[in-house]
Amino acid sequence: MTVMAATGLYPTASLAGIAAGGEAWWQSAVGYQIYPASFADSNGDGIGDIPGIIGKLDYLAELGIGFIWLSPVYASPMVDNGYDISDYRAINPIFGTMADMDRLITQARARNIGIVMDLVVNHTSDQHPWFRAARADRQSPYRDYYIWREQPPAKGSPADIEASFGGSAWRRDPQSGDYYFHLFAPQQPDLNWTNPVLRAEVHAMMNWWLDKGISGFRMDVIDLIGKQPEAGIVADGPELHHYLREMHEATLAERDAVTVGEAWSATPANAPLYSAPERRELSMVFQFDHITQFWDEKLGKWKPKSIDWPKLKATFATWQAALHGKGWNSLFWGNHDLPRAVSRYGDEGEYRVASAKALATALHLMEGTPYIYQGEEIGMTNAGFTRIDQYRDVETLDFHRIQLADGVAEADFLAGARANSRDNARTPMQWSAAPAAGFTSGTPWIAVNANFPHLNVEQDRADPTGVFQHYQSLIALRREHAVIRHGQFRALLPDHPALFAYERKLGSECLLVVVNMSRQDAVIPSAGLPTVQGRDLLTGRAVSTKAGTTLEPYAAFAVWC
Ligand code: TEU
Ligand code: CA
Repeated sequence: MTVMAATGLYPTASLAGIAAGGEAWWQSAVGYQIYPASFADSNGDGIGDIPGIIGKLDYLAELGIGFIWLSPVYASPMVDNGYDISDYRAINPIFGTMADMDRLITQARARNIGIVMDLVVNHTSDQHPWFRAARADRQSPYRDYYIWREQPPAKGSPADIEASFGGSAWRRDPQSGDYYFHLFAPQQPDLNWTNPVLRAEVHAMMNWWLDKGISGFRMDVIDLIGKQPEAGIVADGPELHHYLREMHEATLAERDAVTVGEAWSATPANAPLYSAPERRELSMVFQFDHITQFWDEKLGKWKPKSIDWPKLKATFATWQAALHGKGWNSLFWGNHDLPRAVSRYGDEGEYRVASAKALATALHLMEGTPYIYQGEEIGMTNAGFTRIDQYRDVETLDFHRIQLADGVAEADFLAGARANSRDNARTPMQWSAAPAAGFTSGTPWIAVNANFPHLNVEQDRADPTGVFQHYQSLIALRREHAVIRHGQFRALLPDHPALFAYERKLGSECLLVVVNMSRQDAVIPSAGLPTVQGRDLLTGRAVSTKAGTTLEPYAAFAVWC
């Protein structure tokens, strides 16, 4: 691993430096997402917590990550597991105390790991004092922190918008009789970003956290803050980039923080607007084209399509080209809202380990900042739930109710949930074969995956060809080679149904990556790949791309070309 600059935690890189070809610390670092409730429980109440995370910092340091994206640990009634915040400057007691949080920041920093907080400012909890004041009194200055209308919108009118968790986005507030706007659960009222006082409050809160020593923010649904509900505009509103520039100026300008914008609406055309360094908005976008392209047109994630590799590869290629030299992308297969990578894109059975490694190789050697979602580094799989009472997720439970009322058969809904419910990623981290997978000494808040006795950290790490060591190698390789961080990407064999192949070039360096994404042998075709013989950078074994060479199921390698 590269030795960090003596002056600070990370090699510092000014924006001008980046533009001039210098590098920001988050371009060579790999992120690791922690979903706190499901990571490690220190006190036996069945819920993961901050002391639990602190206890696993050495594990994360060994993996080699540069920063933790910490899903919300703020005070919250937990309707949406913390994405409904009732106090931005307090820690939810189920996760620990502010002193624990400060210790986490310091102890992570001592291991060269930054803490990136989840910034959820599209909405608050309905229990936030701002919303309580807003609904209690029409004259309150907080009233205008939220979005109101006196009547529900007429059906089919522009403001007649559907919430992401189903139903109308307008909810009647019994206290004032008016309707407030919520793009997620009714307990998550949307903030009114047109109000400059509200924006200044958010900036002050961000500075408060940054002054504590955190390394940046992952910004929840940030593409929604420029919404204009009356005009029917939800994502990518006209003022969005103005708000982001203003936020940058007010909070980030003199700091070396990373900012990651979750943007489901981002396109290859508009992504540079968020992330081009000279625009002074965000460090990178976190977009979902490779995910949503395999959702049903009507039933969305609840009726997933099977993966079409040529299409998926084309999407990656488009994004690689769109941001090269113009902005910066995030690379990920999964997060706390998505199914497990091996279950969705690989093989949960015989080839679980091989496919976990193949997926990691294909992803981590592209341009962008890779993210590992907790458990991915040991190849954890989907939850395997078969009954609705096993689920905890508000989105899953809401849609279960809505779709059954719409006439969808329960078995069909459960099949969709089994493939794509957010709870697939939220079962407890599997540390060992001990009861409850070593996650807790008590009863976990959501069931542990039944496969924990043979799929856990202890077991994987005992295997020198396990998934964890493969991720370690990929992370180290990224730090070592500028061609991985900045090389020009070229897709190879774009129409091949199984081989995911590409080339990266920087100056005289050329890296070739070839991955077999199928359960069958694949044969290298007679044209389309440079012919090289060499050693796989990850395993050291001899590899060849001579036409006719057979690649085993989920074989993957990276070789100099
Ligand atoms: O997710 C945004 C979002 O749009 C998701 O809810 C998405 O629609 C859904 O997960 C697809 O299945 C962010 C957070 O990542 C998510 O956990 C929160 O529930 C949501 O915002 C609201 O804060
Ligand atoms: Ca706990």
